[in-house]
Amino acid sequence: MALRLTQAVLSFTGCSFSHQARRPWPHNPEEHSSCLSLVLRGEGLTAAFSPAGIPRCQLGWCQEQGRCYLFSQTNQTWEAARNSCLAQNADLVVINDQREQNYLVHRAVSVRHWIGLTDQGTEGIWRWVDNTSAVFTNWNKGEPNNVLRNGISDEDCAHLLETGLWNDEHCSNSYRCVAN
Ligand SMILES: [Ca+2]
Ligand SMILES: [Ca+2]
Repeated sequence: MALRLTQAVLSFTGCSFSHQARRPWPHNPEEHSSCLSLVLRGEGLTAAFSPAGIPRCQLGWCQEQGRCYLFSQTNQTWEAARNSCLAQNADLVVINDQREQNYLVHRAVSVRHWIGLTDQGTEGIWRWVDNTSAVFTNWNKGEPNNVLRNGISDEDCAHLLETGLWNDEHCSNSYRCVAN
């Protein structure tokens, strides 16, 4: 059966941008190659594509080096953010090296995001949510400093600062998060 698309719209969604064009395929495919999929919507038809040879992440997730990332748009406590990740069969991001760090900073666009690093188990012993120890770290100068709030609550959850450097913060603060 042949389908005729009379008002097809090409749209890129998710990640940190959204793009629509009423003419075929992007003006600069490279610009979009690390990111999500192309969605083609026409009358009675929705089809999704990925750049050739790249496995597909869920719609709205970003792909980099074979891994899928979701940059949340809502602020949540660290624990609520983690639960949201787990509900999507993911977890807060584990950052393995400088290249991954650089990618996340690029996509976080100077907005604070929780990452999957905590010392809630043992104060001062930072572990990732997959229970591995933090080999690669990117702490801001003077961090982690475990500042006390009201003499009781300390800082046990890590996040990206606007600069991309890491800070330990009160887990009850609300920030966006990165899932993967
Ligand atoms: Ca701490
Ligand atoms: Ca701190």
